[in-house]
Amino acid sequence: MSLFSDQRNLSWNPPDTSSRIGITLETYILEGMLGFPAATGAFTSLLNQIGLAAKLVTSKVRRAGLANVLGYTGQTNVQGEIVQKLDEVANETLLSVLGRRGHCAAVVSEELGEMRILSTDPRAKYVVVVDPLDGSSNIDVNISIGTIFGVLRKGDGKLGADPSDFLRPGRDLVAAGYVLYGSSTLLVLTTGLGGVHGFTYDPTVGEFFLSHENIRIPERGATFSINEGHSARWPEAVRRWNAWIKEERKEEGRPYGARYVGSLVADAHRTLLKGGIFAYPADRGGQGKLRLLYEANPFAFLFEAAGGKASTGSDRILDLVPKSLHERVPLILGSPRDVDDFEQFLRGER
Ligand code: AHM
Ligand code: MG
Repeated sequence: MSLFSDQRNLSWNPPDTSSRIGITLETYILEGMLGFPAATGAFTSLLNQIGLAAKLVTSKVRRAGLANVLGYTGQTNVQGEIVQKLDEVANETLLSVLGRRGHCAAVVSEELGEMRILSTDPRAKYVVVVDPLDGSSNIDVNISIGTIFGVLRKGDGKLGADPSDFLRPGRDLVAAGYVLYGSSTLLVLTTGLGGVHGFTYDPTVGEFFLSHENIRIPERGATFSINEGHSARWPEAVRRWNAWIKEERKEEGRPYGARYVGSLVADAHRTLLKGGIFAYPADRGGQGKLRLLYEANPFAFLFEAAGGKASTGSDRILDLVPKSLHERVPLILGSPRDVDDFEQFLRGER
């Protein structure tokens, strides 16, 4: 049983389900329906600011082809990757909105080499990790992209944040979520204790409305999601798992179907709703590609809160203690039985 299922049973009462029409993200947060045990004004305000940033970014993404924000800035980011204009626009939007109400002390972003201080007010109790626009290779070709975020509580008794506020295991997150800019814009959010909930953006009203209440991942799925173009770089055990999942064994539900968008938010979202497995294994001298703080940890927190698992293949993602702000890890997300299978291959048991 996961950490969250224990706690949820003890401390969270399901929301009143008598009427679900017209419940906005703001209402859901303000009425405490996310199940945060001590929902403070600061916390709800911070989550609402994230919702506002998501609206602003979605309006930029939706008009990207018209507003001269496609293409490259000519810069490279701290990861050595080419920065797209829309990456930069999303990053600036998030920093500016999170800086407004003084609840967010600092941000670590994929687009910034260093932590950015937003407030030194002692009342700024939280810090935020964010990948402002994930799936960069899909921006220019009109394929789904997303924003990933996580919220941590800042250490008490000091003015301003420092990197130690971020170098904590993912199980310390107090909220995590993502925004998927897909056929519609969807914001999925969890505080861990109260389950995982999705809100679809209605652009005609300008609000996110509750559309996916209490998402639970199936115990096992029927698709796998991995970049098979990298198979020559994988550990041998991953290659054996990959061959196994494609074997023709109808009675065991194999072969699984292959689905890979190349945007983590899109691939993880499909996996969360339909079950199955997403894997970005170690393929660079033991490292993966995805970043622990703002890609792996938020999704690990979401998947566990929805009854799924998140692993490096050998260790629980949420237990990893980060050594640096932009550290990369292998990331395996999915239905509990599917992640178990993967781990068994990695341990050499199959
Ligand atoms: P990005 O943060 O630069 O966009 O890179 C992260 C993306 C993820 O969205 C996706 O899962 C992965 O990179 C795809 O990588 P690859 O092209 O190697 O399959
Ligand atoms: Mg990214």
